[in-house]
Amino acid sequence: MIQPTDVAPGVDLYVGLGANLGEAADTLLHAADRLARTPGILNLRLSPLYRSAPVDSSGPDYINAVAHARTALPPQAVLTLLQAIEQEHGRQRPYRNAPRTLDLDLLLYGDRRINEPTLIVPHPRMHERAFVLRPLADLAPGLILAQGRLEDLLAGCIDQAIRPLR
Ligand code: PH2
Ligand code: MG
Ligand code: MG
Repeated sequence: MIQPTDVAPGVDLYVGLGANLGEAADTLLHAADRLARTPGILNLRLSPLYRSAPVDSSGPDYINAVAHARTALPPQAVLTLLQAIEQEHGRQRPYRNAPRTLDLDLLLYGDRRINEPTLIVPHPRMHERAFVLRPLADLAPGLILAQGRLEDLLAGCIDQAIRPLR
């Protein structure tokens, strides 16, 4: 059957990528590629990479990006997948917001609101973090979150240092 558009089936998935230990930029590119090659993850697009100062965290600057895909996987399966990829990159969790080799956060899963012990969606702090909003704006300009329009929220994060990697 001919489809009216070329939009892949499933829901819009947004994932935040961050790292500030090791070869952070390479790690983000590998993680995005790994995600894109996973069955059930379709049409993955990766934002440009950004360098950002740690927010409520310590250590070197972070490299951050956001990925968009369409997915047929349920949210808990996405979470399990993201945690598996973090583990493949040697993620350790010595304390909250510790420097890390790779952090993959499920930011948005369509319009779904999820409040489970292991998964809260939309990500509860994404609306106040330039390192999420800036790359998200590259992929989804004009997106409206519960707290407001993406670009307006980003304007409220003017004090957070972030710049394109190159
Ligand atoms: N992640 C955090 C805490 N602080 N700061 C920056 N710049 N980038 C991050 O990815 C980040 C952070 C918790 O996940
Ligand atoms: Mg995080
Ligand atoms: Mg995380």
